Amino acid sequence: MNWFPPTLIAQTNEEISKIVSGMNNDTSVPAHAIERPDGTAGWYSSEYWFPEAASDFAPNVDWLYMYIFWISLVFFAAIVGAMVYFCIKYRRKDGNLDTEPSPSHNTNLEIAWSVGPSILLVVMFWYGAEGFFNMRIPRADSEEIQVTASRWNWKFTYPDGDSSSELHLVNGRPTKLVMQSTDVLHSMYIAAFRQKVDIVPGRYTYAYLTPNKEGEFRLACTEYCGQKHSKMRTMVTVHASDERRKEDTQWIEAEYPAWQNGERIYKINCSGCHNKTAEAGTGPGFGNLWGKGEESLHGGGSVKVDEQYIYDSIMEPGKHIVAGYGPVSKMNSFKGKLTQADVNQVIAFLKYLDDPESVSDKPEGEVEKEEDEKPTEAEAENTST
Ligand code: HEC
Ligand SMILES: [Cu+2]
Repeated sequence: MNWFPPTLIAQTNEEISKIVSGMNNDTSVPAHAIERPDGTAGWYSSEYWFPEAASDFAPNVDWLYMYIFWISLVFFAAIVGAMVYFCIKYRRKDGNLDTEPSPSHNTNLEIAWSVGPSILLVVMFWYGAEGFFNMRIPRADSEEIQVTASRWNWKFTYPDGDSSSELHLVNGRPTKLVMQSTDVLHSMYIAAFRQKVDIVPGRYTYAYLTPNKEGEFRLACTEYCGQKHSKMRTMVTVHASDERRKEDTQWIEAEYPAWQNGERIYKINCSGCHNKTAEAGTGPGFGNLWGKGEESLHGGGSVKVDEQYIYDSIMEPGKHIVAGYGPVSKMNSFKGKLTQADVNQVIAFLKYLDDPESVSDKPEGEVEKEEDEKPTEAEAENTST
């Protein structure tokens, strides 16, 4: 139902291509602004009505909304229609000042207009209460994610300590968001999940949900929180599975030094075969690998242990086989699974294992932060609406 005129909601092409996920040949939006990465153009028409429903209780919310909407519409039409009709029918006719005789009482009619609307309202209450409980009651085995809202950033911290400025969830996994604000009132709103909860300074608030659709959805702050409130938006990515979320490490912010991210990649992908110590497992131990200088190879010869060697060992394990592990490497290539950036983090971890003093403990790159301006009085006093 595309009843509303299009408005450009997103600001950058990138943002638009993230949002746009349906076809609607709307020519009032410049083509370049609505081009998706795959070259097709489109504008998601349901942006103007309901966004996609992507959490377990979203369909109930939509149902209830439509139920209330149609009841309101029917009653509005009936009441205003009857009013207009009676105004005309019983208008004062020329010279006639007497009132028409009318019944003082009609039991059937009175019962109908009491009982009928009561039933409609009880249904409204029933589904409203059910929806409210669905949003409020913790689910068993929830993954707990800390949400820190501050002017004008979102930070999500996961159980393993990783954090990000975009929210990454797992499809079908019950999630509990434990939310805090560092400054003023904010409100977390994920339209696709039909979930909106205020975040109050000095208090924990919680949101419970289970995403049930893979994809990217928008998250916005919906509590006016100062100058750049409108910029306080981010994306929610729902991954197919926890494994898929772990594989894709790009979203993890450089909150942690590279070697710690490397250790994380190691734990997930390599620890089954490589020890952190020098002791060999299925593969050579990592303990002193970086400091070795040279590695002896299967079939004689040696190779310098440097970035390129590590990179090759991960992406093309057959290229250099370590002496004693031949003739065929038991290791599978990580081509397509790890990125160059991942490999660099693994290298930082190898360096760390060799000599913890040698690596930087500074987070890689700076997370973009808005300069901390003092809140104006009005902002500081921002209260819930
Ligand atoms: C299935 C077991 C297995 C897994 C998983 C595995 N490796 Fe290996 N790896 C080996 C074996 C066996 C060797 C020795 C043969 C060779 O050189 O290819 C090896 C060799 C290496 C070498 C060369 C070591 C040296 O002493 O010169 C590096 C570096 C390496 N692996 C890195 C990794 C990284 C990083 C990961 C995780 C992203 C990983 N490996 C996952 C089995 C594995
Ligand atoms: Cu805000």
